[in-house]
Amino acid sequence: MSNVSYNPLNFEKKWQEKWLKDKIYKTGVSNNPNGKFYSLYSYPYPSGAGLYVGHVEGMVANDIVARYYRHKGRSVTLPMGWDAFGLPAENYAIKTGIAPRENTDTAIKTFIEQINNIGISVDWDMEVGSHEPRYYKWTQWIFLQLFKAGLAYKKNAPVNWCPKDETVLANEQVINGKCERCDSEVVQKDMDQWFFKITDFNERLYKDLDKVDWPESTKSMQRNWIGRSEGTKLKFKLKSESELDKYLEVFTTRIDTIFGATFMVIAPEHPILEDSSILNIEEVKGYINDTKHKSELDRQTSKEKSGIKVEGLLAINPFNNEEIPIYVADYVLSNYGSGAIMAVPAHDERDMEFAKKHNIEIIEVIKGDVESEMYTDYGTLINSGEYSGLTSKEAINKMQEWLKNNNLGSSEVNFKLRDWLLSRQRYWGCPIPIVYDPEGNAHPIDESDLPLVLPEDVDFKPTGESPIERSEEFKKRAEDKYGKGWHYEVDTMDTFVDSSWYFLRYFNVNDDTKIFDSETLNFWLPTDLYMIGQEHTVLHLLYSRFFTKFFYDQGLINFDEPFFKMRHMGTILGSDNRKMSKRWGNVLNPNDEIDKYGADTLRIYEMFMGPLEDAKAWNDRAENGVFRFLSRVWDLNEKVRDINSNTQDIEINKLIKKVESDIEHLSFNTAIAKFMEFINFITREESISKEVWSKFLIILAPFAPYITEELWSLMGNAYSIHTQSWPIVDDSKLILDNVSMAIQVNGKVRGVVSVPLDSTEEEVSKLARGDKNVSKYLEGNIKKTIFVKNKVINFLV
Ligand code: ANZ
Repeated sequence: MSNVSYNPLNFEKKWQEKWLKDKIYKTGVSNNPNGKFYSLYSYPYPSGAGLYVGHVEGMVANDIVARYYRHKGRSVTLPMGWDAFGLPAENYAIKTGIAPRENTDTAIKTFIEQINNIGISVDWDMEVGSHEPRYYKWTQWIFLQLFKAGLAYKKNAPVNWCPKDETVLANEQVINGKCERCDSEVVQKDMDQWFFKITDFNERLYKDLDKVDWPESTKSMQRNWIGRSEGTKLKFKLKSESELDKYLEVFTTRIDTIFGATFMVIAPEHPILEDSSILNIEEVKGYINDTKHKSELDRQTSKEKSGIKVEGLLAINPFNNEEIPIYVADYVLSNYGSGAIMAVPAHDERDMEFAKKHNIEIIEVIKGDVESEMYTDYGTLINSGEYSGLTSKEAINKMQEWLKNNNLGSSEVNFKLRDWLLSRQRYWGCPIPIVYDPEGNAHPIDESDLPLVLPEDVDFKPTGESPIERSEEFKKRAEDKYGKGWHYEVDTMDTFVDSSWYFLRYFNVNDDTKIFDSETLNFWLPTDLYMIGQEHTVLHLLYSRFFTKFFYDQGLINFDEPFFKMRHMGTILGSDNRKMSKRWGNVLNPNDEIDKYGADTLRIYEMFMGPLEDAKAWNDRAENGVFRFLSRVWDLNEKVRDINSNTQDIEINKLIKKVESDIEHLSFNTAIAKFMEFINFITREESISKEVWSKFLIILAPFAPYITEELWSLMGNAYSIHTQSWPIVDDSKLILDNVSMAIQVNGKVRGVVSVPLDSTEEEVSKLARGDKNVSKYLEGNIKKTIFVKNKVINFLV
């Protein structure tokens, strides 16, 4: 053995190349009786800036568990790919003139090199890139299946429009009325757009969140986004000059407050506003026009509740026949519920603001014992007697029943979730596989003609229409194939479409004949650990779940949730406790850290910073501490001998047990602390048992793959440490962790029990009372028990 001190640069590259060449991380077979582990990292956007330390954190977590389960004999896969389409590459192209394809491919090369340097055990034979025609052929295929199933459709819709990026934005890309990317004010614009009908799945998307192991906060954000709401829909008869037999339908979650409904509000887009009996129709039309430019968000959040009264039209409260005035106001949205509401100012904040502004009567319905939600008084209102003394829920049930019996309404469930708008007027995305005939009718492209490949003769200058519109080659391609006047759809798909199914493609990237192999997927999915950034709590997950449920319904797969266990890596902050940003000059590049200390230090340090999901600030000294820990491991290799040591056996068994459980619970920082304790212990030993040290290296290998491989090989062991079995915990060695406790009765020692360290009073008391010698002293009632942990239990009788 050598006396060279620890220098990772001497051997990390060597092992990296060998592992890649030998493909030791090849995905396991798809029928392993020991089971499987699908370790999934959210495939990154290959930005020109390269990998950042936050990526490292998530990937190392994926890597440790993947390596652990490989040692345990399961079939394991850790694939990687690229979410390569998207605006940043296109914007960069606009600036530099370098085609998105070119700068994307350069960035991918950098990413691969960095990921390999860190020692992530990726099976590169599975690599996917959503910008590759052989990948997006299947993105287009999915579009066609949804189209066939009636779940992809086109409609003219007001969309969020960013005037600077000249593109449509999804609601969630609009932050406080501004473009998520460039911060410009977003405006509303009517355009023909493609949608996926995700709303057909809303109940299942809501309910099935119960099936998955995700952070509660993420589940609840997802639930809020879907926005399931139980309420009542009911009809109010309308009264006007012309005495038409018309009704106004509303949706309310609080039918029990109807006796306090002092006005109705209709959304400006509601068809009833075309009724000829409206006396101030010109004024109403003027108001409707004023609201046209406002975004949905503005309408919902604006404190100033605008609106006007609709003259000549009244609604009749079905429960007491009172006449209620009607207003048109834009705080009521046309695309939720029925686009009209009964307004109860005493019990709804928005209605209250409106009522105050327009001087409308405010009637409180729930009086008296509000705490217990008991309804004690409906005043002199008709029908009130029947509903007083009930809880809100009871009243709602009774009133729904009454509405149903009178054919005026019923219970109803509403959802906030809207259909998924996927058209983007951009170049660098997946072309939508639709062709238009000269009359402008849309036709799906034949599956056998996929992929519909992106044209290359485009300049990327945004003009408000897709840059593809100006491709001569794309125009000609369509006419050559279909005839004069035919043209392809020029919009591309939202990149969320690409990323909603990539985790299904990994297993047969080289098969161009089908999207996936059902049997293989049924073995590997749902994924066992999905690591994903905290910014992805809603859309990516929701859309992936939608696609999975669609494939399930098509009979293609036997699971209907894609991701079982999902965790977010915590943000890594700069050493100044601020978010890493060019602005603060506190961004760390993983390459620099590897140059300084080697990859093993970077890996262990990031896992040691704190609990996986917490935000953590960088600390150079702690990083250096990890390097010193690994240096000690390196030096200790010198002390390995062919000896037997009972104490060392005990300590290593304790360590294996702890590390196993910590990895399984993703508690990497506590596992590392135990490794350090073990090193403190073994440093004090004169020599180290070879068997014990071998076990130590194997269980450290998932955390520090390089140093462990090097030491393993220096010890003369057969290559590779990463294909060794996980050491089995010898429970007989752990019994020594028992302590002997004295059992006293009234202060006199009557026996001794051996119990596991730190046993509770209950456990010890049960054992002690079972002791024959003790039990005879315990005839009468035990009045009191005095318990001193790990020492004594004293029964007073
Ligand atoms: C009367 C009432 C009284 C209401 C009360 C609430 C509280 P969620 O829970 O979000 O589903 N509403 C219904 N349709 C609407 C629309 N298109 N635009 C704006 N508001 C609408 O909210 C349902 C409640 O939001 C409904 O119940 C209705 O106001 C309002 F003390 O009716 B409620």
